[in-house]
Amino acid sequence: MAATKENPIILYDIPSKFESKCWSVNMWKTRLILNYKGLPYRTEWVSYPDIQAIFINLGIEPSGLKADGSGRPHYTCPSIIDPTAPKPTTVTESSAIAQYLEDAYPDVQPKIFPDGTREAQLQFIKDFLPVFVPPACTLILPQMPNILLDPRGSEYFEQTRTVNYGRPLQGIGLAGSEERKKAWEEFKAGLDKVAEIYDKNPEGNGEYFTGNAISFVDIWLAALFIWSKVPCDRDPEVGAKSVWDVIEKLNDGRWARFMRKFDDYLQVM
Ligand SMILES: N[C@@H](CCC(=O)N[C@@H](CS)C(=O)NCC(=O)O)C(=O)O
Repeated sequence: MAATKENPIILYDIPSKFESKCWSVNMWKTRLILNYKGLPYRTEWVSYPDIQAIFINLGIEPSGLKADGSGRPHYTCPSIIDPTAPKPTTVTESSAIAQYLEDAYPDVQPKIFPDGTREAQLQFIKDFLPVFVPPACTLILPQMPNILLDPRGSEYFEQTRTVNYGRPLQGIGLAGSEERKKAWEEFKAGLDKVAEIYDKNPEGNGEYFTGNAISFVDIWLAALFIWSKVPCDRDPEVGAKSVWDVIEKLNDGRWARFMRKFDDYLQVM
C-alpha cells in the first residue's frame, strides 16, 4: 500500500520562527525529495529537547552517537514514519531516508537515483560532507539559537553545541575573525570543485550532477544553500544579510541559477 493524502508519510522536523518553520539542511533534504516526487506527507514539529523521548516512544532508532564524546545515542531529525508500508516503517538519517523513499516507491517518478548512479551519488556526498559541513557550521551555526521557535530549543542548541565545540557557540566564526576567513576560503574552494564536477556532465550543461534532471546530489546541495539563508550579520564587509547572500554571487552566479530549479519544490506540508 502506498502513502495517500488520507494516510501520508509523517516527517519529523524542528520548528523555526520562519513562516515556513523549516530551516535545516538535513530536513530540507527529505522535504525536497518528498516534494520533488510528489509523495503525500505531513510534518510533525518537535522541539530539540523533546526529540529523544518522542522517538524512543515511536520506535525511531538513533542515527548515530552524540558528538559530545559521551557515547550516548543521538536521535535526530529528519526521521520519517511511513504508515502504509507493509507494516509501519520508521527511517532516520537523510541519506537513508532518500534511499528508502526511492526503493519503497519504485514506480514514482522522478527518480533521485537514476539507474547506475546511486553509488556515485552517495560517494560524492561522502567526499563532500567533510569539505562543506565544518566551514558551513563555522559560518552559520552560531545564528541558530536566534531562529529556533521556542526558547527551550534555543537553550538546548546553545548548550549542546557549546559542549561539542568546547567553547561558547557565540564566539565561533565571529565577523572579521581569521576563523571566519578560513571557513570562507574552504567553503569557496569546495564550491569551485563542485562546479568543476558539474561542468563535466555533458548532458547537464553544468546544471545538474548527473543527466539533465534533479537527482539526490542536487537536492543535497540545494538543502545546504537553503540553510545558508538563515539571517546572519557576520559578513558586514560585503553587505551580506546571510551566508547565502555571499554564495549566490560566487562562480558567476551559477548557484542562484541552480536554486531556481527548486522553486516548485519548497512547499511545507
Ligand atoms: N546525519 C544526520 C544528521 C541529522 C542531524 O544532525 N539532525 C539534527 C537537526 S539538523 C538533530 O536532529 N539533532 C538533534 C540533537 O541535537 O539533539 C542526517 O543527515 O540525517
